[in-house]
Amino acid sequence: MSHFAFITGATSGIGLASAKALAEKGYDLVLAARNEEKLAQVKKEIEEKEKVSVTTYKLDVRNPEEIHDVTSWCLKEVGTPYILLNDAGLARGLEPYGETDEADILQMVETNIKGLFLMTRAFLPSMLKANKGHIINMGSTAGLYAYAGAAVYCATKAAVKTFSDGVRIDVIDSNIKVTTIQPGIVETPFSEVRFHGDKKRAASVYEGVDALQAEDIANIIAFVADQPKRVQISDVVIMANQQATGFMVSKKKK
Ligand code: NDP
Ligand code: 8X3
Repeated sequence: MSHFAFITGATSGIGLASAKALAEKGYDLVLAARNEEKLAQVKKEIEEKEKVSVTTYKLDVRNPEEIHDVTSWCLKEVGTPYILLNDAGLARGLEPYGETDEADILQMVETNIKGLFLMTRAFLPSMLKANKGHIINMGSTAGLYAYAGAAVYCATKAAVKTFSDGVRIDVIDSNIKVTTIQPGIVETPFSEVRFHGDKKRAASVYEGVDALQAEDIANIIAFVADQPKRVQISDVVIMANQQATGFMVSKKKK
């Protein structure tokens, strides 16, 4: 594979939609997530529709050993990714910080911050050696505007934004680009994960809102990736039309 995108969190929501959008643009794909069955389904679906090659790796980005193994296999078996889309991430819970579950805190920090930092660290030396590549990190409006019950989630997304800015400085003398994508409310399984599988509560988040869809963000990621060599889009903030700040959303009454 010569020109490929490595995507974490590619089995659902924004990561899945981005895999499809990049495949449509002709990128071969390397997809990673924890659920092997879903990875196999996604590979089949994309390879049946697009003339691209899809490689999959089971990966929990919280585990540094797995990151080392998977990124080494990828570098050896497939090569150096042109795009690294660090999408894997999640929110857990929506309680005041004093009531936030310690396991939820650790899962958010280890996935959204540690995993993303280590994935980037694992691929950056080869990208620098090749003197090309594009690191696209999934932030959120939550990283720009804190909201109630989400201190940890918001802080992890603020970390993603600041980390991206720092890496962009460190690669300034190379051709590598670094972008932070910061969406507002996107209707995906995100809320079901946040509410530990409570589908009813998750659905209520999107009631009365014409929320962003995963495809909207994927189209923007494909656009960001498709710019000439001289153009580096550093940040994109995307909100639903009914959204004004991180968590100020106008809901239509039934
Ligand atoms: P989804 O829950 O639909 O997708 C999350 C993806 O991340 C899944 O593919 C999941 O796969 C993967 N994932 C979760 N934990 C891990 C892990 N430890 N290791 C590897 N993969 C993991 O959510 P979204 O698509 O909505 O979210 C994607 C990103 O976008 C996240 O970073 C989220 O914070 C961000 N975002 C979401 C917004 C929204 O409103 N939905 C708005 C702004 C940003 P698996 O379970 O198989 O591992
Ligand atoms: C996810 C979007 O608004 O729930 O990052 O924080 S929001």
